[in-house]
Amino acid sequence: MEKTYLMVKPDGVQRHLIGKLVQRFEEKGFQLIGAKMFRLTREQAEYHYEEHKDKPFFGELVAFITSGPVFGMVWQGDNIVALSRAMMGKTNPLDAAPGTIRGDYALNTGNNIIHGSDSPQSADREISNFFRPEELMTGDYPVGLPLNTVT
Ligand code: IDP
Repeated sequence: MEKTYLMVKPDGVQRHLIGKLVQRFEEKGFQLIGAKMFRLTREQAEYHYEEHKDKPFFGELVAFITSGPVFGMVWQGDNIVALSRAMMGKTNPLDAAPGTIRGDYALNTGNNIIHGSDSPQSADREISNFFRPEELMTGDYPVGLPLNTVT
């Protein structure tokens, strides 16, 4: 099953959006297999955003993502990387369609509420940066089924 790393960034936590964002992914039908609130270390942040290390906004980005607690989550589901990115909307909220998370909640690129892995390979790399294997549920557990369904 495909996995992804989704993270409510410090602005989303500060704006009390954790519940609403979790709800969107739960209602879509994805399966939550790990979650925690934590603050990124500088090392974790620099590794997470390594592909941007030569960009002019890198310092600002690392400062922002380490500025307060985040809510990191590991989710799984068919095509979850592409589907969750579609639900998040474009990086720049000006380009993000209404109905997407960034389209609905974000005002600028620096403060765009949520992170989601851009490929299954990035997801593996990001998950291992933030979670130990024992922090994640393994195997499938019933999801989206009536509570009395026997599986
Ligand atoms: P993504 O988060 O949609 O995958 P990326 O291009 O990977 O977008 O950029 C990572 C993060 O870096 C963005 O979510 C945003 O917070 C930040 N970022 C990207 N471009 C800029 C910029 O031009 N100015 C400030 N921050 C930026």
